[in-house]
Amino acid sequence: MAQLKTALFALVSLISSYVLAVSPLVVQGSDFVNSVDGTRFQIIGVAYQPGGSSGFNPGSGIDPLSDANVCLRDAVLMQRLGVNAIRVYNLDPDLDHSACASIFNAAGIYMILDVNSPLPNQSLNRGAPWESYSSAYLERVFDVVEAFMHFNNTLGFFSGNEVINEDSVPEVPSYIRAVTRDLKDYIAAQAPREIPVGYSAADVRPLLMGTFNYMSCGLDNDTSSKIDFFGLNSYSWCGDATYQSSGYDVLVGDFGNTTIPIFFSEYGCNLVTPRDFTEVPVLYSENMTTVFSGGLIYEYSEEPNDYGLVTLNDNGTVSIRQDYENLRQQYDSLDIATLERANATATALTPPACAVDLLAGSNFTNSFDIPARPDGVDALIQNGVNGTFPTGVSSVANTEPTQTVYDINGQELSGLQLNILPGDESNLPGNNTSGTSPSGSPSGSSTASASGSQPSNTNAAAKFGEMKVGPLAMGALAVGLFMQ
Ligand SMILES: *[C@@H]1O[C@H](CO)[C@@H](O)[C@H](O)[C@H]1NC(C)=O
Ligand SMILES: *[C@@H]1O[C@H](CO)[C@@H](O)[C@H](O)[C@H]1NC(C)=O
Ligand SMILES: *[C@@H]1O[C@H](CO)[C@@H](O)[C@H](O)[C@H]1NC(C)=O
Ligand SMILES: *[C@@H]1O[C@H](CO)[C@@H](O)[C@H](O)[C@H]1NC(C)=O
Ligand SMILES: *[C@@H]1O[C@H](CO)[C@@H](O)[C@H](O)[C@H]1NC(C)=O
Ligand SMILES: *[C@@H]1O[C@H](CO)[C@@H](O)[C@H](O)[C@H]1NC(C)=O
Ligand SMILES: *[C@@H]1O[C@H](CO)[C@@H](O)[C@H](O)[C@H]1NC(C)=O
Ligand SMILES: *[C@@H]1O[C@H](CO)[C@@H](O)[C@H](O)[C@H]1NC(C)=O
Ligand SMILES: *[C@@H]1O[C@H](CO)[C@@H](O)[C@H](O)[C@H]1NC(C)=O
Ligand SMILES: *[C@@H]1O[C@H](CO)[C@@H](O)[C@H](O)[C@H]1NC(C)=O
Ligand SMILES: CC(=O)N[C@H]1CO[C@H](CO)[C@@H](O)[C@@H]1O
Repeated sequence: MAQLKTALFALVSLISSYVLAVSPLVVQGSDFVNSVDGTRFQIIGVAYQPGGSSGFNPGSGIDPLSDANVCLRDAVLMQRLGVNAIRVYNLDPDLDHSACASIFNAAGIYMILDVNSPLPNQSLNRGAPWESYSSAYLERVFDVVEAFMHFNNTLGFFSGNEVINEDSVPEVPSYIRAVTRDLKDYIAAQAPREIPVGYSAADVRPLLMGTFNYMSCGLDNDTSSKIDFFGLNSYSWCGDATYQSSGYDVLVGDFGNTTIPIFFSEYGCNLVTPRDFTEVPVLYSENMTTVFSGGLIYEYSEEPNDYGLVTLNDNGTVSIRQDYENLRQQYDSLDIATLERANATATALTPPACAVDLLAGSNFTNSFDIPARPDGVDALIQNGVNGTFPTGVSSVANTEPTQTVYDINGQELSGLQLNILPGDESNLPGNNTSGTSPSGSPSGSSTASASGSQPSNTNAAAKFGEMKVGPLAMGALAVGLFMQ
């Protein structure tokens, strides 16, 4: 028995080390940095919002990261596209996301997660933030943190998305700093590691620099309310634009002194279709990488607003669109070694002190008094919220999506497969080339064929992992013993 136990432990540790794929990222100065090997990380990402922004329906048992069959299908197509990060907007913290998180982790893809939702009391009210800044709201925000904080591929949380715009009252920025503070204090008290928290801004130029300066400056009396990174939703490059005509040069100038990572939290104007994504090589060129850390293309799936890279058909199959192929080509042209190069000056930057003259010309409160927490929230932070939450990623057993995927000519792609990356690696363009069209890509033979055209049943997700690694490892162990 003792011997068996030793064997068990050996096997279990083998299995758990197999689970590792991506290393946690940390913020250092203006860069995201891989906490294990010290390389710089630039976001090569897509927004992932199947069903669109109106598709969020808690109580239905489904959100974008709840169905492992769907996540496997989409992670495989994203891996093939070359992305290393997704942004997911609306999440139901009561659902179990561990199977999907594990799949994206195995694919080398990080997750950037919004803590809010469009439902009542689940985001700040830009007209009267003091009404929505309540302990019930914050409890839900903390639930989202709990639901994702144990996954190493959780890159960060957005405390708000486009809350500040022409309609917002001047007090809104101070409430976003308050929510950021509460999130960071919760993470410090309850999470297994430091997870960055940022804000995603609308590209309203008169408000942009005021927003950025207000959010990213340092306060001696309130160190946790500063954002760790800044996302800009930018659609100023349309069609065959240039660095200058798009105004990207202005953004680089305006944000040139940033002390935190900045990236496009959405980009990809669709006024000219199909999109050629000529902004991609410019965003990852040295004109911009001194200031920007990449961006997230809006968006993976085709929805009524017509930004999709793929069409998710009602029968569970996927049709690749021309935009996907165009983006993939642009990603393939990037020089990854340059993107990963660390810069000791950039990583050593520290924030400027908050001062009202940073806010000149904008509709902001001239005060850096950050609103106090509502009653009961200190206790939530100290004790943690109640609930059952996942404890980490697990290994992924199933690597072949069951759904049929059609290429841009309507031909069925074969050989689509999740490429489980070795420890520490994130996905990169050109790394994974699974999936071939019958008409013949030069790389030729496929190892496996997509198995027919099974529509996925979104109500009966296959479970690849359990909530805890323990039972899963034991399950795998049982298989191992059986096979001997
Ligand atoms: C998460 O990353 C840390 C640091 O690299 C590592 O020690 C830990 O084992 C990882 N956890 C999982 C579940 O991969
Ligand atoms: C929102 O919160 C307010 C005040 O906390 C509460 O009165 C109201 O019922 C809530 N609305 C919903 C839809 O939960
Ligand atoms: C500033 O606030 C006023 C009144 O709320 C509004 O009319 C105006 O559009 C705002 N300006 C900007 C640049 O957002
Ligand atoms: C950046 O900092 C330099 C030196 O302090 C200053 O001269 C310049 O105006 C700043 N640029 C911006 C856009 O704030
Ligand atoms: C980089 O900036 C220079 C000067 O503004 C411009 O001439 C050049 O076209 C830019 N490079 C790219 C790849 O956009
Ligand atoms: C290194 O970082 C500093 C500060 O952000 C920047 O001014 C400089 O251009 C960067 N150098 C390179 C080679 O990216
Ligand atoms: C914290 O410091 C800022 C900047 O000095 C100041 O404006 C603010 O009033 C201070 N807040 C409190 C609660 O003292
Ligand atoms: C958590 O559960 C305990 C025990 O049921 C209860 O006393 C406490 O009030 C709950 N806390 C919250 C924030 O719901
Ligand atoms: C992915 O590509 C990078 C850079 O080309 C390379 O260093 C790495 O080994 C590749 N990883 C895999 C799993 O092929
Ligand atoms: C699924 O739906 C798509 C789009 O309507 C259609 O092109 C395809 O033939 C369908 N596939 C199957 C297997 O029904
Ligand atoms: C370049 C590269 O890493 N390609 C891999 C993509 O995934 C397939 C399936 O796992 C592998 O066979 C390839 O080697």
